[in-house]
Amino acid sequence: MRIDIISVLPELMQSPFETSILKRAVDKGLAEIHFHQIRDFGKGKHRQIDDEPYGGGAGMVMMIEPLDLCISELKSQREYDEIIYLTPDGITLNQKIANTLSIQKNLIFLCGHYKGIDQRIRELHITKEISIGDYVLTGGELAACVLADSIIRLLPGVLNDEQSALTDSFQDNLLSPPIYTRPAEYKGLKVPEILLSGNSKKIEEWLHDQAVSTTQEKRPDILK
Ligand code: 6GU
Repeated sequence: MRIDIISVLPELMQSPFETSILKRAVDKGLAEIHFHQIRDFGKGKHRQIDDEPYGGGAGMVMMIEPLDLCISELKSQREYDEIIYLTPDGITLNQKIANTLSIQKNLIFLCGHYKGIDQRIRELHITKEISIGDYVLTGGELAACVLADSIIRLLPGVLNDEQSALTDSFQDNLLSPPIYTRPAEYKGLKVPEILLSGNSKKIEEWLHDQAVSTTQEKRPDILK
């Protein structure tokens, strides 16, 4: 998978892809991340990329031309499956969206800044608008990293144990059951007896029941 990330602050997004699992995915060639600085497409001597909103009001708007030049150049080089604008007014990211995007080949993420982007860029190029939750960030960059992480970890070969993404919380609309490791007792706190029993069928049933009751308690809204 290839992800092209367009931003005024690409340096803000370096480290997540240079560490741990995402780094390994990049090193193995499973994910290719390319950053593009919008200012490289800015207008005039000052490489202008934002201007005042028509009709007035506070804040600046990202101009149509630099964004169009950048996206059009990428589109001339390859076919993109989705061109995603990261914005608080997009649809809220969930596991299903991450699953769907993880089977695509080429994606563009556009990170918004200031008051947002000229509406016409949405009409011209954007195929999906995604938010990572009902709160406001200073820009789309951290959201782009969250979205990329949620997708890349699903690519075949990225996680060591191929099963582990399938058993994630949310994959079956259930949260994960409680988990334990050694020691079996610590400061009087015991690991549930059933997990020490060796009866794998019983354990599986117990874990499922725990997942259902945990979900009922914490997130009844996701329970089917
Ligand atoms: Cl994608 N961008 C910004 N600026 N704030 C957000 C967001 C995105 N998702 C949640 N809050």
